[in-house]
Amino acid sequence: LQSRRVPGDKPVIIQLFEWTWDSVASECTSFIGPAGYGFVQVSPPAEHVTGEAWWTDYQPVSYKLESKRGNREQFASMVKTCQAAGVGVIVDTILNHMTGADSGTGTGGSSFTHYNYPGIYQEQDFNRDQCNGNIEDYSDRFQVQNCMLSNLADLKTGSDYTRGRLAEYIDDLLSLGVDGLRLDAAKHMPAEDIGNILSRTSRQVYITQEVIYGDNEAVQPEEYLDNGAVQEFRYTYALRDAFLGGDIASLADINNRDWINGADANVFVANHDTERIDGDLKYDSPANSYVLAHVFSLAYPYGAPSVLSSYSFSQQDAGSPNNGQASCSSGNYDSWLCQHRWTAIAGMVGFRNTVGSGDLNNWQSPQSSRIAFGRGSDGFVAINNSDGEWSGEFSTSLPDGTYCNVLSENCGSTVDVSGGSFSATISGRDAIAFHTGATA
Ligand code: LM2
Ligand code: CA
Repeated sequence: LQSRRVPGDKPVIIQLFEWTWDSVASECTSFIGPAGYGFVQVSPPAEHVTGEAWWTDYQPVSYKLESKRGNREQFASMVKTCQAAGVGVIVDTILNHMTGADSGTGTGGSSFTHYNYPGIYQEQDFNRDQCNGNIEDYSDRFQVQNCMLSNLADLKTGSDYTRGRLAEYIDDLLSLGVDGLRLDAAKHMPAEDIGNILSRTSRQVYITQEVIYGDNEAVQPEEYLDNGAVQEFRYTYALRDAFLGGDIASLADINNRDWINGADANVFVANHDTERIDGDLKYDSPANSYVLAHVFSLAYPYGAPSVLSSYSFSQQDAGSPNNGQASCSSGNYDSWLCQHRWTAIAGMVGFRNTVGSGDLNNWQSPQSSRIAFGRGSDGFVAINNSDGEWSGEFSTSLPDGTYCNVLSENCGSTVDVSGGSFSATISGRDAIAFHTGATA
């Protein structure tokens, strides 16, 4: 099922965390499409519990498309608008569970109690008969897949009815033109249950499964490959350790470890969960490490890269500003960070699209905090993760010419490549990147 794994020739995905459908649509047209991103991944669109926290969206109440992010019409129109701008829409999809909340009324007006979602699921559709408590031991496969994740009512994804109902929800999304699914909490469902659900849907689309790797855990990411791509969290951890620890030369063989194959992996510097974990890379990480990690991620040939676009927060649970109505136009940022527009990150999208599957070459690393490498004969990047300036002569397969540093604003800096080399000076904690699609 090749269609479930290949994100296409514009592989870069933006996770627009908590953006309303209207704001996603206008950003697709005004920036995301023109910048060359291939996809946006949007928040879960199904009716969910009410409240101020961002994580209400992860507690579905029904499959009505009525959430804090907008209604069905707005969702459908977003998909069309993004597609017209050349951008596919990947939907964060929750198949594992319903609410943790005991009772209430959802964002679409449906009332519910824990284990009873009228017209959709009742007691018999949950795993409570198997396990009536939370997951405590991740070395126990049975618990991981049948007990509750933080009190979230665990669906019996092994039953025919539940599988059919989940496939019906997916088919509804597909009928509106959706291009891919991010499967939330995939580790908490047997891989074959996901496979069965997807086999019932009308069309096969890009699938990226959240299977958070943990040492010595019973359920491993590799189990999910038959269903589509898998998010490789070992990559996120390795970038964190390298960029915050200084030794980025250790990343040389990151496409050749005992992990998910690059062609099957979806990778990121941060997602909405990791940016809330102390010590992980996030927008305010020290010494420009967050930006440099993105430069690496977008340059290096491993996995389909996602870029998180989120908002600054001082409190873990805080929902998005301005009711999710995001804006990146100047003077109207609120606390939206608009990382996908940062010069270095947006500049690297063109690099990624231009180098395509070009091989990794000309690796140069005079010290462990400095690396440079090329991609085929179309791109070259150098990353200086130390405080001191790096002046050097770089070997490259780029053809002779004058190239724009795509990490600088409006081609503000250039290099001259001649006879397979160029000289350059890179400031401390900075990088330079060139490709054949951006010449001076
Ligand atoms: C995910 N991947 O597997 C999401 O990436 C992650 O963000 C979700 O957790 C999780 N799975 C469930 O979909 C978030 C958030 C949790 C939050 C849940 C449900 O990180 O803190 O849990 O969404 O909204 C919250 C409370 C928790 C409570 C639970 C149930 O924080 O204390 O548990 O709701 O009421 C008693
Ligand atoms: Ca489960």
